[in-house]
Amino acid sequence: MATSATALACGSSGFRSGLFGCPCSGRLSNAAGFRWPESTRGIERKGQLSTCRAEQQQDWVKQVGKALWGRGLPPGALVDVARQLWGTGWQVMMGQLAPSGEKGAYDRPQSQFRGRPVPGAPVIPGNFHLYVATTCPWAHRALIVHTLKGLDEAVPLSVVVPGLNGLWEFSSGRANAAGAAAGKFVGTKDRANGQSRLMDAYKMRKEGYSGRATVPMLWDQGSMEVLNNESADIIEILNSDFNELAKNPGLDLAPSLLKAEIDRWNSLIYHDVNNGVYRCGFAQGQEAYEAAVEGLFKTLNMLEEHLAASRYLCGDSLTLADIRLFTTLYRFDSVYSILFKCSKQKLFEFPNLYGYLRDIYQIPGVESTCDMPAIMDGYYRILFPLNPGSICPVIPKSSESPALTQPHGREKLSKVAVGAIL
Ligand SMILES: N[C@@H](CCC(=O)N[C@@H](CS)C(=O)NCC(=O)O)C(=O)O
Repeated sequence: MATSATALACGSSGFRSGLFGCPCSGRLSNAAGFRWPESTRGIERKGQLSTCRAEQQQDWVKQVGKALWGRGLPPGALVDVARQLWGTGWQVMMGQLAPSGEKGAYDRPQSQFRGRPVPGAPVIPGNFHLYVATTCPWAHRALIVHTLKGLDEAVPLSVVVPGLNGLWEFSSGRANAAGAAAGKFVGTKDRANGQSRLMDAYKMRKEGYSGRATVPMLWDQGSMEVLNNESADIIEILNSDFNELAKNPGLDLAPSLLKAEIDRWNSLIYHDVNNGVYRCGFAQGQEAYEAAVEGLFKTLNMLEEHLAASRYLCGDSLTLADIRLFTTLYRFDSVYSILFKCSKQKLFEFPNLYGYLRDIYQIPGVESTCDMPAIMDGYYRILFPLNPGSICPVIPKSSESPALTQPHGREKLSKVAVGAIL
């Protein structure tokens, strides 16, 4: 999985080309070709502050400040100018990072590829290839379903990591030795197309490509085409289309009887929770932010109540709706609560939601898909406008293993043990 830290690299100058999507992607640029100025990019991999130019510049600035004002703050007028400049710079950067609609509300771009495997076509191992990153909550969904269904041979995986230049890239895996030693998914080579960046894998499609190179992405090796790059579709495909070769074909995370209920949860949770946390973090106005926070916590409170009497969202059966909620809850206290200002309450203050998080975390296979250090690096070191100092906060112990492996006591809510099907 993610090599670890990332992406605000020392080095080149000017403005990077490319497209911006989700922050945890490692992307620093957007469709307009915006690129963070070099002076903001003083971080190296492995979470170490670099000793390169950015740090030397900081020392130089400190010396000038000291010579001019001693240890006091600069004169008020200068602070005002700095505030104006920084405020404008922030708005410019946020405008590029997160497209916004009315009143500064975040407007997530639509996924471009929404294909499905041909119904009834023979399932050939390796015909489809899945690209994921473990930092990304959307790709994390796909990785969990892939793992639970046992699709490693049927649909081989490649794992990208946020690269130094801000693009998703492939890796040898050695960079995240700690993750590998802990049995996590770590960065891999491009096992389908042999490329070094995800963007180049997208470009292997016959018609070429110049859009956002997002994860997750399901690649059709037979026709050299991006079949689908929308996680909501990809998890449905993984759940139902490769059963002939799945190691766990009996696990159905979207039984037809529950379809309507799953869809109802999905649309509610997507808007207010999955994308809701981004609507908080990427809001570019107080009103938009407060509206997003209100929707988020109203829905979390409603879920808290529902989960008091129901083991999973749809009763006794773990479904795709649970997987979709899980990947947001897993990042909540460590990332969204802090970086995205979803700070009204911590997740661990909701006993049922927190127990539910632990319950799913403890399903065999799920923990291996969860790499908190890589997630922290992916968000805190990439999102410069939200975290200019790139400082990674110390997070509550409750967000990580071993706290997440503590008993959850939720078995009593279900009649069928999930272990029976997994
Ligand atoms: N709606 C998409 C969103 C995927 C997405 O935004 N992925 C981010 C990572 S968290 C990404 O790859 N962004 C890269 C970019 O936009 O360039 C899905 O659910 O699959």
